This record gives sequence, structure tokens and C-alpha cells, in this order.
Amino acid sequence: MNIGIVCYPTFGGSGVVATELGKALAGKGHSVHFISYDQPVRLGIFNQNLFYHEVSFNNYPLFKFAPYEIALTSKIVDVAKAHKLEVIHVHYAIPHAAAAVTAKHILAREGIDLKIVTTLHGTDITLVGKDQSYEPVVSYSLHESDIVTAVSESLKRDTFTNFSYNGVIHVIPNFIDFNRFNKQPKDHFKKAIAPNNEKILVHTSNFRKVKRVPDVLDIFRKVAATIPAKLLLIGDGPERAEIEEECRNCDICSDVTFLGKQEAVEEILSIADLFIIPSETESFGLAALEAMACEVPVISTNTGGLPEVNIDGITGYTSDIGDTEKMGTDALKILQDNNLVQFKKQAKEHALNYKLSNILPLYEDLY
Ligand code: GMT
Repeated sequence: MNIGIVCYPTFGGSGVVATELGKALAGKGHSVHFISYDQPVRLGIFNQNLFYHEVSFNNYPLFKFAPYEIALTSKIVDVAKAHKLEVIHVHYAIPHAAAAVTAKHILAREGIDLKIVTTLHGTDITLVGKDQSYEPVVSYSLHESDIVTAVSESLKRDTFTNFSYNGVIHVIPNFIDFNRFNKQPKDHFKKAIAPNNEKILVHTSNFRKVKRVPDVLDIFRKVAATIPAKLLLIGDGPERAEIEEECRNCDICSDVTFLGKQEAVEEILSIADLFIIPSETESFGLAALEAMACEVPVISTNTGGLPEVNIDGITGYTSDIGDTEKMGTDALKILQDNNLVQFKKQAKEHALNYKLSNILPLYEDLY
């Protein structure tokens, strides 16, 4: 098939899922055309079936805000006509779904039938999308999409609660490419991070408020007060500078390392003992699943789709938002040597349910 994929090109989960999906579809012989304002970060491979079309536009002094959605719509129309797209699959509703709907209507006037698949990822529904400034357009775009999918049961419920949409929502969870996310520990790297065999705790995020990164430090402080431990913080975002500054002046400073944005997260996860994700809301928690694939148990909140991914007492533990006391206690429980091996095994076992070969056919069936 000829498939267009619209996504954010950044490190965020929706862009990663869209890119990995596109690469897998190309691997199965589909022609896949990415449309975005930048080359998606994980696209960096050559494949004869993969194409990238950049949305570019002329700015003009009159515009306070450059009209990206219009430029995106025109690019979808152009690529759909030139490459005979049958489906346009948009990841993250805002503004991608609305652009696809307008493109579909434009093409219909020329007798071209472009089908829309809209995949909801999280904040497009739970935080940003439900705001009055977006809700009517998102609801309309869902109605006009041919297929709507959500990455968890929780996100499906949130969509029905927050939007005037009563159509079908297919739940297709995110997936893992085990060729990449597999425990491959590099001893020299582990030695450099934890020279005295300290336990290694990891957190990955875009350092937005919703991720509650200060809770990660709180949990780590509790762990480090009892056992020798190191904390690695991966990613970057608006909250990082302030948190890093605070951390520089605190008691655990020498055991905490801010690594910034990293391409090869699997290498870091491969030496980790525990992953921490104490988010306020998380529709799925792909970062947690990537950790579990590398045999890393998870301490998470019990919000949104997290309990679907992190099974309480099996792959780790879940707690109420902000209950860092319990999260610290649970972290220590997991890190006890006689428990850790079992938790690691169970984390990997559950992650295997989300292997790419289980999930890819679900999307292909919908197309
Ligand atoms: O976490 C973010 O805010 C980024 C966002 C995105 O769209 O890139 O992540 C959302 O989509 C991911 C992929 O489906 C999910 O794993 C994340 O849980 C979800 N984030 C939230 O719901 C906060």
C-alpha cells in the first residue's frame, strides 16, 4: 500500500511510535511517506520504500503565528496526489488530524479518496486537546477520520469523556522492536557509572511538569539513604535547568547524572536495575515499556495507561501520584537481591506481549 504518516519529528513518544511503525511497514514492502516539519529523529536509515517530505512555508511579517496547519494540509494534498497515497495515518491529533481532514475534503473534490487513520497518543486528549481552544476541532476531526485508534484502554475512556465523539476507537498499544531493545550490557560503561557495583536507577522524559521529575529525586534520595545507588536522568525539557541547579546543591548530587537527550537509550537501560516514571498523567508510558524490554522493573504511578503496562507486583509497583514514600519503599523492595532477578524476568516477559510482530498486523488490518 501507499501510506502517508504525519507525526512530530521529535524524541517524544508519538514521534517515535510513528517512525518505528513507518520503518516496519516499509520493511514489509509498503511505500511509506513521512510528512513533518523536520526529519523524524529515529528515521535515520535508508530504505527504498521510505520517503520524507518536509513541510516548509514562507513566513510573512503579517503573521504573528506561522500557519503551519495550512502548509501541512497543502503538503498532504501534494504528496497524496504525487504518490497515490491510499491512507494518511496521523499521530497526535493536534493539529495533524484537522489538517488530514481538510486535505481529504480537498482531494475528494478531485475524485480522490484518501482514508484517514488518527492515532491518539495522550496529551492531545488528556491535557492540550480538551482545552476549549482545541476541543471542537479535535472532536470534528475524530468524526471525520475513517479510523480512530488510541494507545491504551485508559486513553480510549478519556477520549469519550473529554470529547463529543461517540464513534469507534480501536485500542492498539505501542510496541517494542526487540532487535533494538534487548539487554546488551556493556561492562566498561557499567563500571564507569557504578564503579562499586551500586544499583543504577534511570528516568527518561521530556522534563515537563507532567513528568514530576522532582519526585524521581525524592524516590532516589530514599533509596540512596539505604543502599549504594546511582541515578541517571535522560532527556531534556523546560524543567531541567531548574532541577539540575537544585540538584547541584543537594546531598545526593554526586550520585546523580544528567545525560541530556540520548539516541541509544537501550544501552543505558541495559545496565539499569530500576526505571522510575512518577508522571501526573501518562496515556501509555512507552519509556517504561522500553525499560521493561531491557529487563528493567518499573516504579510508576497508577495513572492513565501506566497500570496496563506496569503490572503492580509483577513487573514493578504502581502508586498514587506524589506518594514518593511508598514508591521509595517499593523501589527498595525490588532492589533486594533476592527479588530483583524475579522482577527483571517478569518485566521482560510482559514486555514481550508488545513485540512489533504482534502489533504491526493490527495496524495493517485497519488499513
Ligand atoms: O509524554 C509526552 O508528553 C509526549 C507524548 C508524545 O506524544 O510524544 O507522549 C504520549 O505518547 C506516548 C506514545 O504513545 C505515550 O507513551 C505517552 O504516555 C504519552 N504521554 C502522556 O500521556 C503524558
